[in-house]
Amino acid sequence: MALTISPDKEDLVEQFDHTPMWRALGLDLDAHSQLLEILGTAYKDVFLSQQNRPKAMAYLDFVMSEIHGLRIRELVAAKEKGRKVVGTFCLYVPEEVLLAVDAISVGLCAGAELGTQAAEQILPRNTCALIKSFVGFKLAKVCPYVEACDVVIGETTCDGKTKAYESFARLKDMFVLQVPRMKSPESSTLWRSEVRRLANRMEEISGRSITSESLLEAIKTVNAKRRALHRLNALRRADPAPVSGLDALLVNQVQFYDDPVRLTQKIDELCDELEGRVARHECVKPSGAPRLVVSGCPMSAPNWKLHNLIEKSGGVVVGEESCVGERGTRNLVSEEPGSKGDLLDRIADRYLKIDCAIFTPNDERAEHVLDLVRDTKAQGVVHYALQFCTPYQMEAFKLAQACEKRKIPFLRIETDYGAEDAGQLSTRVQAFLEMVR
Ligand code: BJ8
Repeated sequence: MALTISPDKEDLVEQFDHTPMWRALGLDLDAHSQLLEILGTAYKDVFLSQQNRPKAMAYLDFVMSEIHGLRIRELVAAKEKGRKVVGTFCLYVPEEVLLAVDAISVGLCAGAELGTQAAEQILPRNTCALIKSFVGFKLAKVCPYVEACDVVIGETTCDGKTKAYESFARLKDMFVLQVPRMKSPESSTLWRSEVRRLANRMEEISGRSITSESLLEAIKTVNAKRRALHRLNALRRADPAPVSGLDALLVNQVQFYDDPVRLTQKIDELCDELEGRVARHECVKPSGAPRLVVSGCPMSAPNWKLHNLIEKSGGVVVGEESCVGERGTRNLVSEEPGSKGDLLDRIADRYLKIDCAIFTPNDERAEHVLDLVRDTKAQGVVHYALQFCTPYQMEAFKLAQACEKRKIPFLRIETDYGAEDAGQLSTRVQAFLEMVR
């Protein structure tokens, strides 16, 4: 049966019982159904309780309702036709190279606590929640994405991920890219050769050759998705904000799971609607709601904790300086024709500009945060670091100083995926909102 995801979910849900597929993928059905129940309840509380959402968010609601269902069915159907599914954990893995062999790229970072206990059997307790979560999801057999993957690409970014991949490689076929930690000419040479090593590996895995044409096509596809996200992020800059930070975060999260061409079209439809809202000064929050930028660690679905606290307390998040946000979409790869080698170098150069906190020095990140505050007319910055994430916790001090110099209120938060600190965080967020008001 041909599969298309459409928001007419009532029909489609009746057509498919996903249980046999989940069983065939090797999921623990009891643990998985617990996860789906937690996700469903959280989604209703966090997203569906919002007022005056854009109509185009119906597509995102549908994708989330079928994130372990129809989307996985699409992956399985693609695999049956010979396409490869490739899992990634980091922005440093160039999606263009995966698309150039017609592979499907899926993000595997997880944003929920399930499986943490199992993860702590093979990882130190003082490992960040993001790492424990993806290892835990694998050990608890609750993630159909990782089970559908033919190969998983890791990268030597922070120490936690770099070492966790040694354990993960015992559970899943892995290929690890060497990401440098400095941006020197030598690093650039190393990184270009790593991107070529990835290209070679993808050719081997897929049995397809990468050509300049397939690379150029992939560059255009990924650029189009990033342009659509730029458009969304630009529309959020309007005052009053036409869309909640939660909904915008969701779009940024879904880009790691959904088909890039389909999602680009849906983001553009959302943006068309938001343009109308901006013209009518239609807002999602009472006019005058404090506008905040969130900066720091990536927030993988279903990690909606901080945005939810801010927005339920009356603020609005107008931008994310994050890998699930502006850091992830900044800079496009030139679409000028070129040889395969030229195109791979261009891709490598674009990715080496990412201002992840694992780099030293990484002064451009503070500049990007200040630019984002200016462009979004934000009244404050909330710095978000996961507990035990040394790179982002360290950089929080530098960013606080940079904001202080410009008299931008700054709140530093360290948390994990649990709900235990929600009350305490909520008090701090409310006090911060009062201060910036
Ligand atoms: S490019 S931010 S996706 S490395 S939170 S695992 S840094 S201890 S996720 Fe990241 Fe790539 Fe950088 Fe982006 Fe380590 Fe910190 Fe955990 Fe983190």
